[in-house]
Amino acid sequence: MIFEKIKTIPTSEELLNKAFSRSVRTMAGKTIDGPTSRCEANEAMLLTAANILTDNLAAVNKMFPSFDTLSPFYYDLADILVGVDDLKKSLNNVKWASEKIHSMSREYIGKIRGNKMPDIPRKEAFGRIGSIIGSIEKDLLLLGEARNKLRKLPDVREEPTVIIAGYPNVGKSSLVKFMTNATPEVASYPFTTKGVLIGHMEKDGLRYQIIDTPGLLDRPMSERNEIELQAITALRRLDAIVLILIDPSESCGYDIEAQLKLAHEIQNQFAIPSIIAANKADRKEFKKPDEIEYVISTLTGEGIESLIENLIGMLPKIEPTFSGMPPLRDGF
Ligand SMILES: Nc1nc2c(ncn2[C@@H]2O[C@H](COP(=O)(O)OP(=O)(O)OP(=O)(O)O)[C@@H](O)[C@H]2O)c(=O)[nH]1
Ligand SMILES: [Mg+2]
Repeated sequence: MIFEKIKTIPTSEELLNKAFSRSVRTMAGKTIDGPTSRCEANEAMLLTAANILTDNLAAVNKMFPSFDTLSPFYYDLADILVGVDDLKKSLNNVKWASEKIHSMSREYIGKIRGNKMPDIPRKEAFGRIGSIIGSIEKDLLLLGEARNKLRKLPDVREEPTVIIAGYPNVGKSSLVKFMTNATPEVASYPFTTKGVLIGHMEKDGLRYQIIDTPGLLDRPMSERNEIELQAITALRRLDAIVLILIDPSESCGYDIEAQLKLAHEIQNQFAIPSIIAANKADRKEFKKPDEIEYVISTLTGEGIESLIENLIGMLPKIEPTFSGMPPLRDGF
């Protein structure tokens, strides 16, 4: 996952401690004798501190992906979770600090060389380094928090995707498990405490991704807050179709009218292709609603093969890219 390689972001204090303590250590065991070696000692101290800081700050910048080439799906999620503008601003400030420390320290090296009291410009340079690093304290904290949130995002791949929706207990997770032979991974996802369940399925040499989104696509849209809607919208950036599962046996605890209403609502608001399938066909209370074409049971496996064939028929055949996503509808 693209955000996974971001390592811990150091705080201003940690950076300064590291830089200054290493800089002092460069002097360990050295005898400083005479004005020349005093100048060299101060120069070495400043260079060590400056190099450590510019290297560390450059590393912070490099760890974050370029937001201009980030896939729309992850861009949306990053924007919901931390705000891409704020992230970009903080990354720019970090870059600025790195460059500033570099140029400033070179300027002070000039002042140290040949100086009768080289401690003075070196200490002044350290003071300026301290205030530059202090000025990006908030940025480093923001990046640290961003990193902690972003690295927990699910590893959603650029594969044709089936998103499973429907009321709780209708059998969504059971279906993901049935369709994907491996145990699906559970990954956290913004604004659903239950995370998402992601499984992968292979058919005729092509890979497909199945995502169950408990807590996200399992109740009426009107009950959602703005931020949840955005988290749902991000799913639309994938090359995906929605499989809405209903349970006409009503053993899930929701009557069939409510389930169909949710199904239609998702179809209307979620402007990507969708299929409604009725699950739990093995139960004796099961009654197929007229409008439903697909009847399945995750218990017996009935109907699942033909459902999968139809789903695949609706998905792009080639490895999709993130381009060609549907336009967002007004108000969603
Ligand atoms: N008889 C029967 N039971 C099923 C079938 N599919 C799922 N179930 C049962 O229905 C219950 C709910 O299944 P889940 O797969 O957890 O449903 P879910 O939609 O993922 O539920 P949430 O994660 O709570 O939203 C479980 O007890 C399953 O064993 C089916 O085809 N037939
Ligand atoms: Mg589930």
